[in-house]
Amino acid sequence: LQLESSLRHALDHDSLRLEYQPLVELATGRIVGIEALCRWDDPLRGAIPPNVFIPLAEESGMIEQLGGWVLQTAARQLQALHEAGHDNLFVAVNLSARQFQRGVVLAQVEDALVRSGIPPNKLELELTESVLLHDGEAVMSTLRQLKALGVKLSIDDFGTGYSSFAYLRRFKFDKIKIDQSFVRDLIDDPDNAAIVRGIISLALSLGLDVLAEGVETEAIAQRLRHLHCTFAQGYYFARPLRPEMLAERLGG
Ligand code: G
Ligand code: G
Ligand code: MN
Ligand code: NA
Repeated sequence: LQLESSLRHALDHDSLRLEYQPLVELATGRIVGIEALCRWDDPLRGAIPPNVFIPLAEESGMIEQLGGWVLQTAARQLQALHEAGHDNLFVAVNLSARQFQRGVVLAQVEDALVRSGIPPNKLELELTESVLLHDGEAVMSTLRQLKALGVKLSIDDFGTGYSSFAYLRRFKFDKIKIDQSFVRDLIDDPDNAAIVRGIISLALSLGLDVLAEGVETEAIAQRLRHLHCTFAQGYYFARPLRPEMLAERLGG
């Protein structure tokens, strides 16, 4: 309960922040996008990881407000980067299942686009299986309306769910993000290598973009290039960065 009221206080006093992890085109090494990752530094407890406070926000009904704040902030900071000349960059934002169930996400996305002025196709929404699990007509209808706004939709942590393939049939996503658990052991584990190769070729034959998460070494990046994976993300390229550090990294 105490952690919950601290989170509420942080939300109300604008003391959450976002870091941005570069998303890289494998063939060129160019940074094409950034993923927004929410951070909370509690004054007393120090950094609380999102794996702790996101579920807490979901359970306590704060995820709507938190999610709205993330969308607004990510869109506004992207607009600043566009104005600084990085005008092809897109931002990816994680959405949790609860945000979807409550149905406000569409209005929040529209509001973030209007207020920031970023082009809709420069906003990507990352969905996990937990969203798609409740694939009733309400979720499908929200996905279609989001798509109609012109934003991009990706499946995050692909391969970890029980029926990831079914979603590909039910909805036309723009991108598949291969879960880092498969990528990490790409070199040493032939089974993981086969799975990664399979997901890449599946994505490419469906005409989708494909990104490998959790790339930590040059050897893995090299192997992914060889497998014609389009995009990657991971500590090898860059860790999640504060906005100032990101701007520095982007240069110009
Ligand atoms: O950096 P990493 O520890 O950032 O993130 C841990 C987990 O928290 C990841 O699964 C990530 O998707 C999730 N996460 C980070 N930021 C957000 C956010 O703004 N919204 C949601 N729903 N999840 C987030
Ligand atoms: O679930 P999602 O894919 O949104 O979460 C991204 C998470 O992965 C964040 O916690 C981010 O900090 C973390 N991450 C990003 N790159 C790497 C990496 O190369 N190695 C590891 N172990 N984690 C990573
Ligand atoms: Mn993600
Ligand atoms: Na992921």
